[in-house]
Parts: sequence; structure tokens; C-alpha cells
Amino acid sequence: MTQKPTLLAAAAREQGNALPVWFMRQAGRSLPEYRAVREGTAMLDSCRRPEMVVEITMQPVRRHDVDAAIFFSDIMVPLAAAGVGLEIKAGVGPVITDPIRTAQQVHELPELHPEAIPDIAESIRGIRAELPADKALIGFAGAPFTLASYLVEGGPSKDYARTKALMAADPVLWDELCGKLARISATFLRVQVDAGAQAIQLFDSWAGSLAPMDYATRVLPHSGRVMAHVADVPRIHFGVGTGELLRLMSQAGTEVVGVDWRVPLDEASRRIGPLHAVQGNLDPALLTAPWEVIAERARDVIRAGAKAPGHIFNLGHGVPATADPDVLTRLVALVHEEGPALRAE
Ligand code: 1CP
Repeated sequence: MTQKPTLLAAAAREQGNALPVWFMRQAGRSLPEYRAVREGTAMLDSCRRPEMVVEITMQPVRRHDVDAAIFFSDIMVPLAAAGVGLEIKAGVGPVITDPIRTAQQVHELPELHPEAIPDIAESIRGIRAELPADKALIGFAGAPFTLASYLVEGGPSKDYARTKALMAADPVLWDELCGKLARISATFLRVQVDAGAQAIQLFDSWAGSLAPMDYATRVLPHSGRVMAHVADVPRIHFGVGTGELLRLMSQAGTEVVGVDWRVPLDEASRRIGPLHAVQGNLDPALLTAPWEVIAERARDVIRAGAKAPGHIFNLGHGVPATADPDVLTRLVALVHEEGPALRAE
């Protein structure tokens, strides 16, 4: 008998007291077995080798017994596959060869054709073949705003000044840029879902830098178009520092809203309303605290999440590179062992 993954039940607000757990950036730098596999291969190259992608995706599932695998890739992979010049520099992040500075560059931004990424479908099928039936495979993509921020700034940014200036000064060009990025992300997600991804997460990691009015008019409609393209699977919508945007983000066409550590989940759910599950939100910085402190904070997260109509346990953002993998394993065990009783309180 195959059991429906608890993550899918939670997204459908039908989990009862079961509590699924996975971690953003669970596949990656905190694992020695990841560093061993990646040795000598550039980040973007590793994302295009199905054997490597399957292995890296499965590593945290084997080690931590998390309830979901997240496809090992990067939000910049579909842009690179479309032909945008970029590199992912170790210790920095994405770096764009020719950052967008002119309207012409927006007009010339290439499309992504599914035929350009046969390896993505192959990787997803390979993961599904190895993943136990009670665990879910999550596909993902970057949301148009977060992708635009890299293309316009040229790399990671603290204030997104050029991006916000473009959005405010030339909304028509901004909408053209985000419309194109929405199509690229939608294609990337569609290929993953068609190959077997059972849920998706749209990462709008940096949307929290925006005022709600700008988010509502210039960002949300584009993210909504991406979501509409994969409406046949549960969708998770995540950003950092989005306390003021949570309700708007729930309106993009999503079943689950990802919440960072700044807003307790009961309050987040109150802001979002009864029709959405929440995901989160232990502060990743706490992973270096003594175990009893982590355990108490995790219990607080579980109790607050029990007040929402559905809850997927996660961190408030990605696993830090310095995290001790054994702490993550212990955290998964705590969520599984204590979660049901805490939810029933
Ligand atoms: O050499 C390396 O190991 C590079 C580090 C690394 C890794 C492991 C990068 C560079 N990307 C990834 C993988 C990755 N990226 C995953 C894998 C699956 C998992 O979660 O385990 C995912 C989901 C992403 C998505 C991603 N990339 C996001 C959204 C998630 C988030 O953290 O908010 C973002 C913003 C990126 C851009 C990016 N890629 C890499 C870095 C260091 C960054 C962030 C740079 C910045 O601060 O702007």
C-alpha cells in the first residue's frame, strides 16, 4: 500500500496531527557528502548532470529522513539554459555577465524552450525512481522579481536600488522584463511537474524588500502567471521578510505560504486567512544554539503552526553552510516524535 506523502496532505489542509518537515537548502553546502560529490565541478554544471542531481537531491533524504526532497538546482539554471550569460561564483552567488541596463537588453532577453532542458526532466524522473512513495518531490523556480533583481543588479544586492528604480521609472519595460521571466520560470516548473515533481515552491526570496503597493501592482501579477502554469500541483510561495506581504502572496495562486522567522505562524496564518496552509519557520541562526534551546524553539513553532489550517515544518530560510548536519537530523526526529502530540494539545 502506498501512503500519500504527508507534505501533500498538509498542503491540502488534511494532515490531522501528522507534521511533515523538510529544509530549504537541505541539499547543499552543510553536507560533507555534498562537498565530496561537487568537488571540481562548477555549480551550474553540476545542476545539468542528472546522475549528480539525483545523488545530491537524495543525500539529505537518506541522512535526515525528511518528508520531502527538493530538486537540486538553482533559480538561475533556466536563465543560463535560455542563453543568459552568468556564473554562480562560490561564496558570492549568481554573477551576470551583462547586467540589464537598457531597454534593448530587455527586448532581446531569450525565451526558454523545453527542448533546451531535457536533462531537467531526466533528473526529476531519476529522483522519483529512488524516492520512497511516502515522500514528496518538490520542484522549484525563482519568482520574476527575485530573478529580475539579479539580472538588473548584476549579482547579489543589499538594497535592490537599480531594480526598484527601473520598476518605478519605467513600469512598461519592467512588465516586459517580468513577463519574460515569468514565462521562463513557468516553463522550468512545467518541465519539472510533467516529469514527476509533486509540488512546487516559488522562491521570491527578496520580495520582502518591497512596499505592499509596489508588490501588489508590479510583482504579484507576474508571480500569479507563473503559478497558474502549474495549478495541477500544490504550490508553496516563499519570501524572506514578507510579514507585510503575506496576505498578498497568498493571492498569487498558492496553497501554502512560506513564512520566515520574523512572524509567528499563528499570527502569519491570521494575516493570510483560513484557506492556506503555512510553511516554516524556525530561525536558521538558532541551529548553532545548544540543543535544548533549539528543541524548545522548535516546539514553539509546532504549537503556533497547529493553529493554522495546515503546517509544513521548515526553517525560516535556507540551511546555513555552517550548520551541523547532526542537529538537522535530530530536529527532524523531534518533529516526527513530538509533533503529533504537540499539535493535539
Ligand atoms: O557551490 C555551491 O555549493 C553554491 C551554493 C549554492 C547551492 C547549494 C547556490 C548558489 N545554489 C545552491 C542550490 C540551490 N539554490 C537550491 C538547492 C536545493 C535545496 O534547497 O537544497 C535551491 C532551492 C536554490 C534556490 C536559490 N538560489 C535561491 C532561492 C532560495 C533562497 O535561498 O532564498 C536564491 C536566492 C538563489 C541564488 C543563489 N544561488 C547560490 C547562492 C549563494 C545564491 C544566493 C545569493 C544571494 O545572496 O543573493
